[in-house]
Amino acid sequence: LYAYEAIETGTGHTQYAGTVTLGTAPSYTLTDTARGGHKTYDLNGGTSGTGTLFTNSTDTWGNGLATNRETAAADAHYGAALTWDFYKNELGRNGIRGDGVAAYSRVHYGNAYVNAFWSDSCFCMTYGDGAGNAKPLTSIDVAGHEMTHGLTAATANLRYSKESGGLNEATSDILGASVEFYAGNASDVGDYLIGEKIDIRGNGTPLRYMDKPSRDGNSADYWSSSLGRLDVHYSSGPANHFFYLLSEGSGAKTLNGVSYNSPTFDGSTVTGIGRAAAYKIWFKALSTYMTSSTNYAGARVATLSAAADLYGAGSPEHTAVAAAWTAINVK
Ligand code: ASN
Ligand code: ZN
Ligand code: CA
Repeated sequence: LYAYEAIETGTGHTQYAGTVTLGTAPSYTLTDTARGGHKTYDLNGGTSGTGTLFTNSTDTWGNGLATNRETAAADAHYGAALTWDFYKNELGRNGIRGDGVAAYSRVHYGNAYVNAFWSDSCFCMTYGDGAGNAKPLTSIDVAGHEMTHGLTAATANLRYSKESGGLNEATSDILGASVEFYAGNASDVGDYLIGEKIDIRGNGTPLRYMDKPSRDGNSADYWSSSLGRLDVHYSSGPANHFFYLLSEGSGAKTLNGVSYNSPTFDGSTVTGIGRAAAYKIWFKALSTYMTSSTNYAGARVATLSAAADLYGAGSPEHTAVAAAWTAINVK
């Protein structure tokens, strides 16, 4: 009489996010029918192809420990679902391309691989298991970061070098952190740190800081004419800093137990407009006004146009966008 796809959910015992609900139809695979059919695969140390779809005789996945190979899969599947929901509910976007079709995830890539990545050629994201102190790279913010590389490729397509590359990286950090806040997960609470759950450096510090990016020892806090010579993961710093200032404002603040202190280039005071307005402005700029060659000066223009569209020219949001760019030396 009619065709339908069952929406079936199981229980994941993740490493970073506690016990979560996962899309697991048909009985039982890691296939999220409610979110474009997103699937999660086991590369089992391989570095190409899709590997094997996670399949189970029960609908319980992982045990919270990295020694169980379903655990990383549960984290990755959950991170993809959260990012899907964030795009849909907060940005009004039906999947990466806006067509309702999911990407897919691959875990257990290679041997002792300490990275994660998006690939446009497979339309998929991939996670290593980490090595030494570095844990599997399947935290919520990293999942949101990698999936957002797909979103950027499908919209502005910011070229991955020089200033546009820094903006590409910052877009992934901005929306990755926003997904982590959106999740409201009690085990992996929202913050303006990237990769704080992974211990990627082995000394307990996060990979990146958005309130003052130079806290990582490499990233720039402010725009300068030499910014484009930095690696894109460091030239992202001023745009991450812009997003923090726009959301939270300058100065000292403690949120969810994490302390921040965000400086400004010119000593000005910036008043934040909240994360939701800030990410809506960023996404509207990304999807409407930015192009593959947009640089920092162009990003200022793009976000001002987006803020005027969303909130009106001369609105507090529009004015705060200008103040936050000026505060990172983009005038
Ligand atoms: N994890 C890195 C990133 O998403 C991988 C890369 O350098 N492309 O930026
Ligand atoms: Zn990236
Ligand atoms: Ca984080």
